[in-house]
Amino acid sequence: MAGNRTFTMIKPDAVGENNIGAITKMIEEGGFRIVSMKMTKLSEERAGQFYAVHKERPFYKDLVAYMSSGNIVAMILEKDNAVEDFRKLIGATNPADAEEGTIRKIFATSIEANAVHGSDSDENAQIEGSFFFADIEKF
Ligand code: RTP
Ligand code: MG
Repeated sequence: MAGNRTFTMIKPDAVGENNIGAITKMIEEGGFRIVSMKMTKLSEERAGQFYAVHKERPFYKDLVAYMSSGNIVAMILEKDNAVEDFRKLIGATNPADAEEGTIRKIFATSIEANAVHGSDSDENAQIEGSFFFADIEKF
């Protein structure tokens, strides 16, 4: 039976370091099916919209500049318990706090350049997936 879905981006630092393949392999080996996938680049405006929830945070301006600094790979992923299990697979926001074997522990270089995004709720997974993919791209 199909599981439920989450949304991820491989962030500009990890794309720039040629880690798309290694990260995607960990995602697939973690039991996630890739439903949708595309490489694109966010404008500052689009990056600002995507992270609008953090608008008042001190790191927002840097985050928007960083997320629009290079290509990203957007994916919708499917698995039972997808949102929670994916956040376990990626590890803590700050790689210094991330568990061994997590994607951020292995690939992130700082709390900002932390290799991947993971949705934090089913509702946001749906909203974020639709930010990048049309209905006909979400099988
Ligand atoms: P994400 O949304 O990207 O999956 O990350 P998250 O839930 O683990 O962390 P969140 O609090 O939502 O923060 C979003 C992204 O902002 C950057 N950040 N920088 N300099 C800082 O203190 C700081 N804090 C957060 C990171 O890129 C983080 O993933
Ligand atoms: Mg978040």
